[in-house]
Amino acid sequence: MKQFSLEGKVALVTGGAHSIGLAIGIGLGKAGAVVCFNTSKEEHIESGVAAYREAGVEAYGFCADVTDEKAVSKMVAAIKEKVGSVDILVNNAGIIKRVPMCDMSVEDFSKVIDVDLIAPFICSKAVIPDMLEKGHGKIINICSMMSELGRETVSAYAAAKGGLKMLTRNICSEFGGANIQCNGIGPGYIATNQTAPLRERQADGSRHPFDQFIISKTPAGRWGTTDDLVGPAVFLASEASDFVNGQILYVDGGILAYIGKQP
Ligand code: GCO
Repeated sequence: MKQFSLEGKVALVTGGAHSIGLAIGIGLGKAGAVVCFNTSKEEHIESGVAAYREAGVEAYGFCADVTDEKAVSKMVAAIKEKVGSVDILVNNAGIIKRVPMCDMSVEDFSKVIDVDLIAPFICSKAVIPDMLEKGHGKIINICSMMSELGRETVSAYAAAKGGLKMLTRNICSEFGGANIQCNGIGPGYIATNQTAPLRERQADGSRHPFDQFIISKTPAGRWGTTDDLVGPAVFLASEASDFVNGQILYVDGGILAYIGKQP
């Protein structure tokens, strides 16, 4: 199944030193890509390289604030110098602030928009010129359930992830003719540090109410794991998806299709 091979391709995963980004980066490496990961913290490079190596992937770490266009351009140039220009960009870096909207400062709202929406714009803008020159490219935006649904306390995150869905469609529209495919992955509820507060055991040892709610809303009856995202990411990074563009692939255990179990 050569069409799923990433041999000869350079991948950049933003926020790729841990959690979902790390799992996807390892998967792209195991499919043959040369993996570069970005982290906003210099001290995460060493631990990131070690985590990839432990999984059998030799990855290259680059520190840059993905909301800073100059820093991103410098990182993309350094990658090109070291291993070649980026063929596959995974816009994974993201933050969430769970605050009731009227208690949220404009500064905090803007910070979430900067990291979760403007940074994917900046990073995509930085890699597209080389993709145009080479005549191919893959951009994968890590969207969210919140690209489709809202919920209390995540107004900034939902606004950003909804925007990221439309940025995905727009990159498809603007560059599909140049053989650049831009798609999204919409993780469902995945057991990561980011969702840990939603799964914390209660004082009496019972499951967190939100944990029970998600289990009742997910046909799979479980939270996803970061490994559940790897196959979809390899598919969207590979030639197997060359005629797939502007789509958001929800990896959610069926939650978006399901009204939920009667309590
Ligand atoms: C939340 C969660 C979700 C998930 C994920 C779902 O607070 O509802 O953090 O946003 O993280 O984005 O796709």
